Amino acid sequence: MKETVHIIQTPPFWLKTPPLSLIYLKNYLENKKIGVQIHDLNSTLYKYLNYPLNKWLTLDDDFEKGLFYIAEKRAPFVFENLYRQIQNSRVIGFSLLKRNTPFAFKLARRIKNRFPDKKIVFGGPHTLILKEKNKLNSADFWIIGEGEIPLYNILTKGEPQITCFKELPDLDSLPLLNFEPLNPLKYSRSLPLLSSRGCPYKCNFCSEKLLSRKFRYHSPQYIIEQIKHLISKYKIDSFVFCDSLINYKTQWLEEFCQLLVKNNLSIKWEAQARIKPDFPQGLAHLLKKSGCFNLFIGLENGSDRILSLMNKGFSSNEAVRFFRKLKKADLHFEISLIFGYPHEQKKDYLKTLQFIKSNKNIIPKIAQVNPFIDYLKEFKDKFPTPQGLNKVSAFIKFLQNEKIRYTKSFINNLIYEN
Ligand code: B12
Ligand code: SF4
Repeated sequence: MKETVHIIQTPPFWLKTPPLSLIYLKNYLENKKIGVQIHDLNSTLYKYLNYPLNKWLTLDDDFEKGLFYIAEKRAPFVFENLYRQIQNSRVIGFSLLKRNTPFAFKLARRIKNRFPDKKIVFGGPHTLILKEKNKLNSADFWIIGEGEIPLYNILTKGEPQITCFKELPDLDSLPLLNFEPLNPLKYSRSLPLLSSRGCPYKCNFCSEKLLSRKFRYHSPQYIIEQIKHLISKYKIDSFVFCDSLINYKTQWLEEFCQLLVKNNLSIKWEAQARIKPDFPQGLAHLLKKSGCFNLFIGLENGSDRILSLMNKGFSSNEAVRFFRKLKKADLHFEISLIFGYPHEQKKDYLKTLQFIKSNKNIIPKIAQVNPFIDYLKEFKDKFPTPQGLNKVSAFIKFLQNEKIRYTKSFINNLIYEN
């Protein structure tokens, strides 16, 4: 190994999965004989700072902006330890999400002050928001999209300061996931998997579709090998797919489930899925048989007019038919909803209410409910609108009256408290 690059996950962020992005980067570079050290400051500082979990996970501007100073004051040894470990390395990377960007920028500045010659590389989903890049030091790097190839280039042959979407052409060429030296079971007993990158759909409200250019996926055989490897190493039986959606290719999903059954893997797994009008009933049964215990599904609205404005690609009737297939296979699933989408009228809202009421015996649970947020800054109005927020509140009362199950912590969880 020639040199070690350090990659840092700053807080606050989700704590229940090991930092998958950093693990992918580490596995890729180590396969190419470049040493990588991951610093999960998110979980380290959570442990030392003693905040309640919901404080750590709730979107809160003041908390996110102030956390760096609080951490420096209350856990200075974490920073000293970091500075000691990185002192001999040329390149320090940060994984940016909106929530942890204030911390990352402050820490990067401290590192620059101490070690002016180090190159800082910013990657992660939040690098799409280009205004942050204006805070860049002229010697730093800004990677939009996947990080494997650009980071390798920075370390070996030079890369432009800003790189966009240099994507891996063949996912199966990646080494099998290796979490070491992190112990992934410290995060949870359910390990993350990623069978694809990107999303081929174009729902109008969604920023996730912009995170990559070309939709690519592993072969089902690769994912089966991955699962076997993790089972033998960690003796676990529970997995969570981090894909944007698991059911783009029906044939892929069929083959994957058949392989799970054929190999007797007896795992439990969950994933995000899309409502597909042509989804075969047999596949729903196969999902159940293969160990799928939950699907997270974006319905978003019960009004056909709004579904069409959102470009969801299905109608409310098609959604019901899809849900019925899952119900018939006894598959648990939960749905998300968005209220206050531009041009949503009272009659649309009432249609969603009616949709949920008439299908309350089919839909096991409402997971996420949020007002529309204009992430792509496409509209003149300021979002969320008071109407959107009011509709969410009214909808929650409706769910309570109708005794419909919902996930409390996922209500309004995409909006900032202040
Ligand atoms: C699975 C998932 C979850 C899971 C698990 C979270 C986790 N540990 O990742 C759950 C459901 C728990 C979750 C929760 C949340 N999520 Co989420 N989630 C995802 C999802 C679908 C996949 C993440 C993933 O694992 N990707 C796989 C890894 C390998 O990809 P990656 O992280 O992008 O890393 C690659 C590149 O970004 C780059 N890269 C990353 N870091 C670095 C660093 C360097 C130095 C370099 C060079 C490159 C680089 O290289 C990596 C490998 O190619 C993404 C959307 C998506 N499709 O990516 C949203 C996403 C990350 N989530 C998002 C959000 C907002 C949340 C929540 C805040 C929502 C909420 N309010 O509750 C919460 C977070 C918890 C909290 N409250 O703090 C946003 C973040 C947007 C942003 N700008 O910050 C995303 C991008 C979705 C979106 N709206 O676009 N999430
Ligand atoms: S299917 Fe999901 S990830 Fe893809 S564009 Fe639509 S909302 Fe976004």
